Amino acid sequence: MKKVLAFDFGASSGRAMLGIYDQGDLSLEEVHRFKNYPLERDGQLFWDIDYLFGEVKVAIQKAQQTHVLDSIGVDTWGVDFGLIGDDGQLLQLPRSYRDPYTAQVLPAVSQHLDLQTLYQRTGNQLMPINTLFQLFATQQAAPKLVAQAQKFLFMPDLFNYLLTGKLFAERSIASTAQMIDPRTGEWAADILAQLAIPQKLLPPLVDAPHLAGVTKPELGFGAIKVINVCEHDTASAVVSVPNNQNFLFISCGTWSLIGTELQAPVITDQAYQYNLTNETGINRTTRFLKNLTGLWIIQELQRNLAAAKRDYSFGELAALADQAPAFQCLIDTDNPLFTAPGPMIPRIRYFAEFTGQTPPTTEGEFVRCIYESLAMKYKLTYMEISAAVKGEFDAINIVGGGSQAAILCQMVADAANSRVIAGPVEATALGNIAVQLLAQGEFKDLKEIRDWLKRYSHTQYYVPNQDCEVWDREFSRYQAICKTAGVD
Ligand code: LRH
Repeated sequence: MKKVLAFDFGASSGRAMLGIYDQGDLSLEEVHRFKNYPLERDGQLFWDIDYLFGEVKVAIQKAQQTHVLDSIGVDTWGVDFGLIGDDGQLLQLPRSYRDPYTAQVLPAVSQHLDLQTLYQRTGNQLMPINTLFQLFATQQAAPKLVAQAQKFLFMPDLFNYLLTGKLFAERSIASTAQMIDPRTGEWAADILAQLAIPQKLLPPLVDAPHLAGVTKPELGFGAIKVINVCEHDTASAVVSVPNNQNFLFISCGTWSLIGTELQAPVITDQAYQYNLTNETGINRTTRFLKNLTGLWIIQELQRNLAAAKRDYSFGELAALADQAPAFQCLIDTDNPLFTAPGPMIPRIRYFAEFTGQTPPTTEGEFVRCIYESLAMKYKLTYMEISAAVKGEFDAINIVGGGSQAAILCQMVADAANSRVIAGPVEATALGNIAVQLLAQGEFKDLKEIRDWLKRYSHTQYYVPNQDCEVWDREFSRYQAICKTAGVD
């Protein structure tokens, strides 16, 4: 029997899941859950590491009250990082990617290097939030801060460092940075040199599963093994796609990551035009995908409504959307208008009016507008990925929180005219746990993990049941709307 603790940090909440694995049976228990929201200081957004690490300690204590832990693994969202000074201390709180401080960074970087060349070197979708751009913007605004740093650490590696004192960069999380050559899996040192980012900041790269170290004695937990799992949450989620065939995955949470798993990166002009990204997965596979806005707009809407004393669960919001008329209003969910935290209703209204549509009025209409627009974006991306890899997929696997939204899963099946397999909901935590178990010899390889997940995880099947022509017709309208709005 093995008992492992998986920390999964999202940009709005974090939790610790205890997995007790015994010969093919897994019991999964959420031992601790806590909020995570960027901290605003002087108009800048940061992650509150002291608070978050406090919650990590609480979770370990809670788990240890009744269990002896075999190991711990941490995964988080991508791109953000902390800077460590010569004395081993964090120099300042890690900045949040939701802080628009890199909004104008791409033109600035393009003064130093050509952006298409950057894509060719790193294979990463050009997003201003990527670590490389954040580091560049930090260097421009606060050169002394960067000069004081001995290392930078991605968020999950920072938690591992606080737990063990060891500094590493696990490859899946590092592959979100726009700083890795995906052909070799090593740091793209030339790119860093061109942006005058000091090489000494780069920690050694490791592949999951890897033993980062053991918990420091002063933490008082004894020596628990800390494993570098696939530390990028999406990479952990992809580990637990319960399919050994040719799948397209949608890891649907605050973000939607839509893509496929390949043996080698695809870095072509077409992939660049579509802004598709090559990130690293388990066994150095390529996660060829696109980062899209996911449930974020609905999460913010729910928060906005709650602040106005109109509390709804996601299930209640989905039920309202179900009642609302179809295809009234469509938005581009990736329009920068929707990126920053804040009120979503006026932004959707603004977008609708700007693109000549009648804005939604009821709560159900707003939610339906978001779900339909997400399904449209998935359809578009499905087409782009199929074209870029010159292939079709047997099924779409939706994993993560969004796989619970039956309304969305059905829309995806209809929009893409494809079979949808929804679940597991707990994909990220399961991927984190499975890689810890791999490290401990409980699984032989990835195939064995996925075969086990096919038996273990609860999945729902959806088949297209609407006239796909309606979705196709509306898709043309959707594309015209996005064009008017100026993105895609
Ligand atoms: C999703 C995610 C995504 C991006 C973003 C910043 O949680 O990891 O893949 O990297 O966060």
